Amino acid sequence: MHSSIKKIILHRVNMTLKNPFHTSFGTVQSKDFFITEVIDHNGLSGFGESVAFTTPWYTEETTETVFHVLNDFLIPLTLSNSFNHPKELNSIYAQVRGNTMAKSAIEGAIWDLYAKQLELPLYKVIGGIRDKIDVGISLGIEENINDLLDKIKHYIDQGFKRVKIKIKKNKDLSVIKEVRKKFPNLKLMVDGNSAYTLNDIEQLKEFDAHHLMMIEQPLAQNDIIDHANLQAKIKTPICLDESIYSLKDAQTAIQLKSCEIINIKVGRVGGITEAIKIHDYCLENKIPVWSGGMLESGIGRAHNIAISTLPQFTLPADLAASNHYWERDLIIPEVKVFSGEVKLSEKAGIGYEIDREALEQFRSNKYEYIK
Ligand code: OSB
Ligand code: MG
Repeated sequence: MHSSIKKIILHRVNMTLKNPFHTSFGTVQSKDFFITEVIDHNGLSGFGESVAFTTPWYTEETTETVFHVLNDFLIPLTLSNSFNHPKELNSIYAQVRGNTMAKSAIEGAIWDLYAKQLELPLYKVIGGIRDKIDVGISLGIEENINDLLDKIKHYIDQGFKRVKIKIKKNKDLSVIKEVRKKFPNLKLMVDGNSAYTLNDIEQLKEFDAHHLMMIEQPLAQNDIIDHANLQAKIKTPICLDESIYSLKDAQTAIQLKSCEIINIKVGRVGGITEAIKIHDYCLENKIPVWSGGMLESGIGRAHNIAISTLPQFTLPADLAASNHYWERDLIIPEVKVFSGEVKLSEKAGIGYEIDREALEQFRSNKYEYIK
């Protein structure tokens, strides 16, 4: 790094989604999370975001565990070690087991700062090869099928490149059939968020008749073996999301044939460096990848946009415009989608200014750490 880190700020933020998002593990309506800010000697700031929710239903981490791990371990490690490149953080943070969401929150801010010091857009610093990315929409479970069909039509009309629908037991095959009846050629995929077990195999086999692009995370988050058993028996490609925290997990899953596609969320895998490693391994092994989302603010979203420019991100990201999620976002300008594409910003770092006024408006607490 050109200049070392002088100060770190954790901004605890509360934001309410425009619409509640229903998944098999529960409903997300408001988000209580951390924005990380790292400041160098010249007063330049880099920003990151923690994607953890307040409950451990998706994976183990929560807003509170992220605070504990950042406050007690990762921030002290960051301030007491010197490093020349954000890639070195992976080994500095290795003495903290797991806690990949906490790691990603601070690592991402340092990558942003590093790119700003170089006066280059982050996507170019990490080796991105495209200046616009394809996006698809992720739609939550709807009580009423007509509401879902109306939403799908709305997003197809806006040009989104594919539609993902959340499913759960008894809200799956019948829903897929209705969607297919109305949209026979739609690029469609489903996300189970671990709602199934191998006992549901007969039901899951029936999905094969509906040419889905993939089924995301049907089985438990900690079960790579059962996914391999399931993939051997169904034609629909399995995409792993919650099961993949690291390069090691990706290697295990691919070698055991537990999936044919991987959803890489920077916020879930410990940061940009690990996301690049998973990407490179998937490229070598011809496994297509795409960027998932965690209903992030614009700051986390900007990191997801940057990673999506790497060559093997060949499938549309789960990523919509700022105004799909929020009345007011934390960045200027907001993320915009035109014809199912997001254009990369050529500004330094994540490419968006932080809306300081919005950050203050939504902030519930602030913690400062000085070297
Ligand atoms: O499984 O991909 C998921 C949202 C919250 C938790 C888990 C998931 C999701 C999404 C939303 O699918 C993607 C988005 O940010 O639009
Ligand atoms: Mg998912």
